[in-house]
Amino acid sequence: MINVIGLGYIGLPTALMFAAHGVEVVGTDYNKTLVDTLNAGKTTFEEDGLDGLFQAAVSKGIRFSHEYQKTDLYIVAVPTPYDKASKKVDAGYVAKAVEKVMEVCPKGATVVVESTVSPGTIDKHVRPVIEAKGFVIGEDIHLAHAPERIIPGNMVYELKHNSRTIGADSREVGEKVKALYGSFCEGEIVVTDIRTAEMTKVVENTFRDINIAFANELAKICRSDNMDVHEIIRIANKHPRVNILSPGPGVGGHCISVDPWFLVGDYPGLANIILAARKINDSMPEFVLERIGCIMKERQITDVGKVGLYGLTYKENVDDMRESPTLQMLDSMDRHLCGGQIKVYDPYVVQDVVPNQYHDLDAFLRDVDMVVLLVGHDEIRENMDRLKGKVVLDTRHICFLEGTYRL
Ligand code: SAJ
Repeated sequence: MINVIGLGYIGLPTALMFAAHGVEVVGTDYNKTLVDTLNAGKTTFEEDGLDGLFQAAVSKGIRFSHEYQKTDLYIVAVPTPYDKASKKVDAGYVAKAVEKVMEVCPKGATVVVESTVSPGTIDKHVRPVIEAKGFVIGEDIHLAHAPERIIPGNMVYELKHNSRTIGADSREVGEKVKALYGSFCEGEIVVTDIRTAEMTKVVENTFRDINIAFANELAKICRSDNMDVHEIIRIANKHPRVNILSPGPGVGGHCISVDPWFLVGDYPGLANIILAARKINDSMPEFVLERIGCIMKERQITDVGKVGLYGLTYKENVDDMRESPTLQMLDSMDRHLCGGQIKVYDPYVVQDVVPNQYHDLDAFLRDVDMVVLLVGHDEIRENMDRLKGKVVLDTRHICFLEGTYRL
């Protein structure tokens, strides 16, 4: 039996995947409401294929509890929030979860940390917790790091097909954990040491952040001289060794906008491109606000209440709003005391989270003259004709109506 600790965006699909492939699983979360929801037969967030996977896991006997279980393998997938001011990761949840595991686990148990952590966290914050309980790592308790790599929106597919990295103190432990993940993972599973696994995960997300920053910087350069950045990227990408990503309103989510800061924080003075990329991506919501201001002036829209922001989530077809560019824009507008009137709509956000939020596309479109497309949900892609007659600022390159404004 394995005990998966933390049933959020990563822990839940991972627990379900193990169970659906015949591993006996108990999923544990300290949030009782979440556990009750799962026990009532409902999933807790929107994700393609998640409901089907849930049914498969339930039929194989997965259980959910808010209590830690006595077993010989634990997977820790709890959040690693970071402090916005210091940019430092808070390993408190991981350390606490491991500490609680130590209270119930038998000698010989293996603890696998899946949560993304800043390189060095396991040495600094996890090993001491285990040792403080009197266990000898490598003898009484085995430790591994298996960072998740799945992309929201395609999690179920990627869980199965992506390659994975397992970091462990010894080859033997690494191979044992690899065999476990091999129960469902069809991608290559590479065994290495813990520090390398920690660093590799952060490097992957940093690579993507830098590449998005390049696209965003190009968008700014092209805007300053009236060139079409999308056409330039489209043509450049025909070169066999060029693959430029898409400019957009900024980088949201809890991963790509966070992980590069770990390297900037730990290696100040060395992580220069990484820092510059972060700053460029962080500047994009403000850049979109400036574009809105210019277009309102050009089209003589004087009332910000006639402007509508389409999309609150950090990217398309997910319900996750963490670090979303739209929320950053609204925050910035509030600070400039002009956020009160602007309208907002997102089909994935059913609860009220910001003022002037709509829950119906028709009503939203009726009340605005200008629409700013911030997220490319399928809903709007399939309803583009409905934007005819509106002033449209498209930050995602998804609207091809005549007269559409771009970043
Ligand atoms: N974005 C752009 N332009 C692009 C691509 C993305 O502006 O060309 C924006 C998105 O709109 C979004 C942000 O970047 O706001 C991040 O989205 P994403 O789809 O690139 O990535 P995430 O954050 O959803 O998931 C990433 C993935 N990492 C990599 O692709 C290297 C995923 O594999 C990781 O598992 C995940 O982070 C994680 O949990 O670390």
